[in-house]
Amino acid sequence: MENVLFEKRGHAALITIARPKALNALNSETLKELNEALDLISADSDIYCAIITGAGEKAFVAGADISEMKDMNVFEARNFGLLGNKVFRKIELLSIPVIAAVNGFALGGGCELALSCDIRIASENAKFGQPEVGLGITPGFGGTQRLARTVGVPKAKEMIYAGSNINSEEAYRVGLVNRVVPSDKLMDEVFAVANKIAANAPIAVQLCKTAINRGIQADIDTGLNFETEVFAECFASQDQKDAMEAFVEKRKVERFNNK
Ligand code: DAK
Repeated sequence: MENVLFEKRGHAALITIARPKALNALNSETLKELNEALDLISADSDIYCAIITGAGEKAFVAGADISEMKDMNVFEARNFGLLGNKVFRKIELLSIPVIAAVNGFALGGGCELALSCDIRIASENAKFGQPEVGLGITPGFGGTQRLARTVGVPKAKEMIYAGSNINSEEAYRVGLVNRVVPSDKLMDEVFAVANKIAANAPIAVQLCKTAINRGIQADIDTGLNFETEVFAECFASQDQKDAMEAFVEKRKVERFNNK
């Protein structure tokens, strides 16, 4: 892969979008490589948490690649939108939690990439925005849908209609990011969260992700029924037996085995 780096550290996978010449902007090639990296994660049952970040200190992802989009016709634009939406939906539906480590500009497709992750941790210099209307287009990788679901309809409408950026402090205030940390501490903090997640029972964590994601789109009774199902499913796992046995014996379970 040319524009996407993939590495494993313990039970965490790190995906880095690395196109420094364009502030990590997403062209079709990069989206395809990101898709490949996600497939590597899906195929590896030893990965319990993933992190997505951008290379360098200036940008997470400065958007979809404007140079590539510039001359697209309607047909090509639709295909580009379909590709981005397919990849970002794959992130959302990945069985394991995904953390966005937002280390600078997260604009347009960059903000949308962060929104498709479960948790967003931002550095102090991060900037978020959906500037598409200033380029004569609408957000095309989920921004009109996920931003409103995350920060609420009025704030999302203001950000999208005005195309103005918000800094990390405001992003925290409106609930777009989980926390803001000093830039030089970002990856340490993100790995600390990833390792904390990875230290819990993987099957239970993954079922929590599915239950939250499904429930949030459904009415409360459907959501609660689904929760009951996943709760029951945990009792088919060895990890549940080991952890509860350890608790009643007043010891800590040594480690979970994802079984
Ligand atoms: N695409 C391509 N190249 C980009 C880029 C981008 N999004 N962002 C930055 N670059 C390139 C710059 O052109 C420059 O390249 P060179 O001139 O050095 O060759 C290099 O990165 C460094 O950028 P700057 O020189 O501009 O750096 P500054 O510090 O001065 O400014 C900036 C940083 C982030 C404020 C500025 O680069 C900027 O405004 N970038 C564009 C941000 C933006 O508008 N992003 C949203 C893109 S639109 C859809 C599908 C997808 C989408 C919509 C619809 N459908 C199919 C329906 C998504 C749209 C978007 O994401």
